[in-house]
Amino acid sequence: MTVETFSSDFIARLRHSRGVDLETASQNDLYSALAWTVRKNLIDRWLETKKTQAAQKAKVVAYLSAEYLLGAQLNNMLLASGLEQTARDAMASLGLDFDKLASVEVEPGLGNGGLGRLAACFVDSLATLDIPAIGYGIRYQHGIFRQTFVDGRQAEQPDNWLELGSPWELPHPEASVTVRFGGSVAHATSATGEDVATWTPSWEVEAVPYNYLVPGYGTANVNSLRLWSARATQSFDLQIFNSGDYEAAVRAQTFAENISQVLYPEDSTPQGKELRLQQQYFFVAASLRDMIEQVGTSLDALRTLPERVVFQLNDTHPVIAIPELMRLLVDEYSVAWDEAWDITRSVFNYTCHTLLPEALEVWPVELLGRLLPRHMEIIFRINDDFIAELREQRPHDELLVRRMSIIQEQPLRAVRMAHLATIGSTKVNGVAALHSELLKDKVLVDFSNLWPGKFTNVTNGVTPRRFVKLANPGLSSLIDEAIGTGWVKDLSELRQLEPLAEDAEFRARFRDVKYANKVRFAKVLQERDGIEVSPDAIFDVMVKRLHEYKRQMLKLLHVVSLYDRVLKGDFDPTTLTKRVVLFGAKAAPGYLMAKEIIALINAVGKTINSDPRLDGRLRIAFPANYNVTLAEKLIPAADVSEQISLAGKEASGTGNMKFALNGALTIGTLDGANVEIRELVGEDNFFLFGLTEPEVEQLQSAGYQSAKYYESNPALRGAIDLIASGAFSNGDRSAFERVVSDLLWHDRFLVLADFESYIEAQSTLESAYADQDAWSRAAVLNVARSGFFSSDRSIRDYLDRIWHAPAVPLR
Ligand code: AZC
Repeated sequence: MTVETFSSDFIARLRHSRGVDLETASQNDLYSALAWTVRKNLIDRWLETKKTQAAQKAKVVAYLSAEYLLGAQLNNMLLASGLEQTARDAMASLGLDFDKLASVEVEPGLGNGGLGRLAACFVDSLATLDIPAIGYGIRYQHGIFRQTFVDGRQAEQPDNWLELGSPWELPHPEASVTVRFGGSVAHATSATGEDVATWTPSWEVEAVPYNYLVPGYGTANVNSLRLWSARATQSFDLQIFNSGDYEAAVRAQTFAENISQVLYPEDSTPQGKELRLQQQYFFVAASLRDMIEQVGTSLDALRTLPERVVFQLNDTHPVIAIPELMRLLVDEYSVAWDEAWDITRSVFNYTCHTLLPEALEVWPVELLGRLLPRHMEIIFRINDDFIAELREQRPHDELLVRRMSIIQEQPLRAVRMAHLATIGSTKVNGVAALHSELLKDKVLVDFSNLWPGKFTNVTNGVTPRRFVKLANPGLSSLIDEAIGTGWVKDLSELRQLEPLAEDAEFRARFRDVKYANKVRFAKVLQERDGIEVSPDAIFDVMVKRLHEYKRQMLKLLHVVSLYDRVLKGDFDPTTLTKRVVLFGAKAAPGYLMAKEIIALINAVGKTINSDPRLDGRLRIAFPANYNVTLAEKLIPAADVSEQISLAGKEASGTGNMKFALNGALTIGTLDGANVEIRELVGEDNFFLFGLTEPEVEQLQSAGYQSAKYYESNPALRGAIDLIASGAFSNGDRSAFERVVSDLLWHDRFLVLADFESYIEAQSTLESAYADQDAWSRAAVLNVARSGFFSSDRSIRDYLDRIWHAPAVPLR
């Protein structure tokens, strides 16, 4: 496509789809027309992909995920279509500023954090590897809330990403699927003596599919992401309308459409939980129906399901798919129970993303039974069969039965979704080597004893397209020049950079790229948030959801203790290494402690940033509303990556991988994928600190008392006392009382126990930073040795260990 054809397409779009011309177009008109012009160039490939995959009856990977944290689309679509320069030139030829137009896009924030971003990386890699795959999820009207700070405290604003429409989606209301809820179940016995269940639901909604293109990189393949939006069914409305009760009709509509209104925030309050279960069933029921219709609903076709599709359950959110498939097979297509169970168990696999017991979903039997009565029965039967089998294999162990049952009895009768997932899946995987071990040996130990072959590991990865190629153009060109461009599709090629770590000139150029990225980010921060940072400082970055186990508090105590020592005249502030500590973190709206910590970070920032004694050598920058768009600018600019969770708590982490790939050095614990990062980049190029997972266990079972650390470590005591003194709250000693007392009396994540070791690692890090050339060497080695963390590699591991779905390249 030439610049001229691009321009004329663009103008045509503007006129024919937006009804405006260049003179009258708004920024949104221009952006939409630009997006459409780009999209047009991918549509033929997309249609061709669908045709080829269908013709070959290829096995499809169906990724079921309640979240996709996609990030901006335009840049990625341009990369995939190879049109970036053309689009830029075309806009310039029309007197338009491409970057300004691109910035109109509001990213679809349809995820909370790591899990949702992982799903987005995975669909990218699946497309790039030519795997027939479809991502299924929910088209939330409002994605993750927009975070603002009011007096330093988090305030949540609705995310209106669809306010101006989205040019990337293709809705197909005519292909809607009806999803039913509630009601009751009747049973009869068939002529052959089989139980026949008839579910009479009490209400229903339409699931309207919206398709999104997922283009592969360096291939013609374009896969789909299908997100479902809820719409009230017409018949439902009409009845009420006809009875003359318009208000009730509107209420009914609102009720139904609420299902896809908002992304459920993690760790929230119980209210709204019912809505969350509705969401889960809603998208899963629509997706299964969609997939099964593609395979065919005759008995013969259904029997081929295991060869035609594999469903990956992204955490427990979609696990209701297991009883739903059983219901479809048994109740709707009259497959015998045992055969249906064999089919079901062979098409599902489950990925667990957590180690926190409180994060494992359970649904009260009362709620699930009310919302999905037939599913509740099916779950009971699956459980009965499972327990019978268990009693045969492990006689006289009723405690084991109670531990493994899908139904928990105390404190409330509830369905353990992780158990249902494990029982109903072929494979269960964790997301980093350590995590998978702990999953096997702790969280699901009874199951791994029973079925050792069921458990496997697939270490997470991130897409090199978005997080290196697009986010870090400076580094990308440097790499291209050094080793060619193959790395974007085969990230293991980064290894070839290793010898260049010994090349002083390369190191200098690498340093220049980092510096330029810091300048670029400083500018973004200035424009976006009015925050000023100096690119000459260390950019010490901790960005991730705010969670106590991730230990933003530990980072903050480090800062406060430095400040405290300056105040006490312990050292001359002019000898401080110039440092900007960058935080980015959203707290779940109902997670009060997390919100307190945010307020404290901002309060400390306010005080130290304006204290002339520090002479600007130590600053905190906490831009609000950290999201994928900001990450793409921030990660390439980072010097230090903070991965400081308590060992045994972070399943994997994926930010840690993005930073290493962009040449930041990690300071971290032996947790999640940090373990593998350190092994690969080399212990000399990683700042390790903290207790190991077994040490954590030991300390906790010996009766951990954080106050002892407070008493025995003056630097720590100084920092905590300074917070308690009201130094960051205008003398108000009560302001951060909860945070302080939690640290002293309920330090669940051993912040105080790891403090000393962390401070030591920080001072090692500062000395290392002082030798810029040696630092650059380590940074280059981080990049060269992190190729393993490509999501392409993760997907290959899923294919080898779990999915066994061959690639279907387009001609
Ligand atoms: C996260 C894990 O906390 C993180 O360690 C991991 O890297 C990521 O999944 C991807 O596997 N879990 C979540 O984000 N969980 C939810 C519910 O959002």
